[in-house]
Amino acid sequence: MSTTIGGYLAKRLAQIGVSHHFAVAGDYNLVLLDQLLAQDGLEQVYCCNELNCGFAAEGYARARGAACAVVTFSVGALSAINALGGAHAENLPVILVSGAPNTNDHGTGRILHHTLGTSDYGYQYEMVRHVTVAAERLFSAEDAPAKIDRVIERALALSKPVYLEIPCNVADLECPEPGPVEALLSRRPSAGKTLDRAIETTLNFLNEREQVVILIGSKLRAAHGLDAAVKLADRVGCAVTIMAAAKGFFPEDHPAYRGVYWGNVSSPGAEELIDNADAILCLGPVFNDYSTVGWQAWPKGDKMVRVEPEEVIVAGRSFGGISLFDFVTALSEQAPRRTRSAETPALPAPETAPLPASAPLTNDEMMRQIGALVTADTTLTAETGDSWFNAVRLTLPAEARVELEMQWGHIGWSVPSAFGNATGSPERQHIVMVGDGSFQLTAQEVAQMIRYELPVMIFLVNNRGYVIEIKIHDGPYNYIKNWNYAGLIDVFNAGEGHGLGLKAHTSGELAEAIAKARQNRRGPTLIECSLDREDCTEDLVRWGSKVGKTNARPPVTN
Ligand code: TPU
Repeated sequence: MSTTIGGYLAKRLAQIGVSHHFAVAGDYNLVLLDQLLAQDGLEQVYCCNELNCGFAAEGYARARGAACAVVTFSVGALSAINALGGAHAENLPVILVSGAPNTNDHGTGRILHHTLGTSDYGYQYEMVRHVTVAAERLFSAEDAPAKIDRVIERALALSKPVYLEIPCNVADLECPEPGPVEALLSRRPSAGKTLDRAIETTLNFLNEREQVVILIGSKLRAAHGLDAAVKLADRVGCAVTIMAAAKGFFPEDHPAYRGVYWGNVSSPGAEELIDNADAILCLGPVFNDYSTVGWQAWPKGDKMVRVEPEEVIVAGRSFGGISLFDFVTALSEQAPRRTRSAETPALPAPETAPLPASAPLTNDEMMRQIGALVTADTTLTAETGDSWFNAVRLTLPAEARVELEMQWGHIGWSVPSAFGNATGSPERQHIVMVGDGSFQLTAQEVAQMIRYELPVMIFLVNNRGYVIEIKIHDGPYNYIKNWNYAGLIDVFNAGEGHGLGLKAHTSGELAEAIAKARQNRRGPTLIECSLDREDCTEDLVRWGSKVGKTNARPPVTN
């Protein structure tokens, strides 16, 4: 029994549940694409460019737990590296596969197309190593299976991107069939003794403390810890707050839920809860300048138990090499059982009264109408910009998902990522919230939503500029060329698609557009929402001014 190197990769992808891969063709990867096409049950999905292809894979990984993007050498892969950086920052296992020059040309001094015009073809591999946790170049059939398996295992174990480089004359070389996949999927168990000691230390720590709060961070999902966190909250009977980037990572209808901890833009009461706690169980946090609102909302010190994907720090000691999943699971079975106090107030549900149909559209009214659409089977992808603040203040039904990219923060990410996410989970309702500035980076990927008939609803805020940047630091560079965004959809349809482009200037127009979008099941609907530039969330204004001040700190000289 044998297959080819491309066939081996295809079968491994199928085995790990990746039934689609995203691709842009180029002569260095065409034979590989043929090999992948030959595998039953694996679909090839095309993107407009390699940046979008990487982001589409990243979105698919959010829906399906892993993903693959196939690009050509240099001109393709170097664009995809940006999206791989995003997958690294956001903890998503994306396998980037790049075609590469024919092995006979390596080391000959010959100059090849799509290269820097020098005869060393190792630079792409050197570059990509910085944004991946494993990278391999395949030169022969002998070691290809082991190399493919190694990168896949690393991607899944660490929830991070990896890289495979496959020369154009290697993809169809014969190699053995893949064996069972279990070994690539099994998580390494944490060393028993270290885990026991970490748990014992944490139990002692908790036993001495009354005001316990769980703070959920964005690395919790990648560490497969969401369910264990709910069990832990139930066992300890404590309140739970989330960081903004972890929106939706704890059920908001749970009695323990107390909203978002985000410094001066926290949910009512959440900041006080963290400030007054004598123990904070912090699960998978990312404390960066944005999440701490300029290094201010940054809980530290004796009261913190910081649980990282592979380390727990408690009572001044670090327990390395134990997984977040193992630790939270064990703690949820052994932590002191306490009853949740009855008087803890439930989070007030923010309510806005509807505007009359003829009233000019406002941000609050737009969010009231979008919020009403969000159900348990909704995935809401919210772009960098005021969409962050709008998404974070929504009250979510349990099981609803919010996708954010707060660590990498690449504007334009949302459209291709939602395309990938919708490809991976077509059974869900997909909504995108994106600003006009962000949309201009990756707009063409809406054409692929039309091609693959994905009924994604895109709410595009036309406020004629980079409002988030205006609130951080204003200048002429924050004002952009206006487009006819809704009009683009017909351009992309080109007479053969079912995309719909609509404009909403008033509350009533938005309601009508949403009604049409709900009927449009064979393609995306883009609703261009016209908002006054000054009409943004108060949270953005308050957060932006702090971030602006933090950026403006002069260098310390002493
Ligand atoms: O809600 P709003 O108006 O802020 O959203 P919009 O219009 O999408 O503006 C986003 C503005 C923005 C920029 C220009 N946010 N961050 N940036 C900086 C930036 C530049 N280039 C990339 C690739 N990513 C960025 N985050």
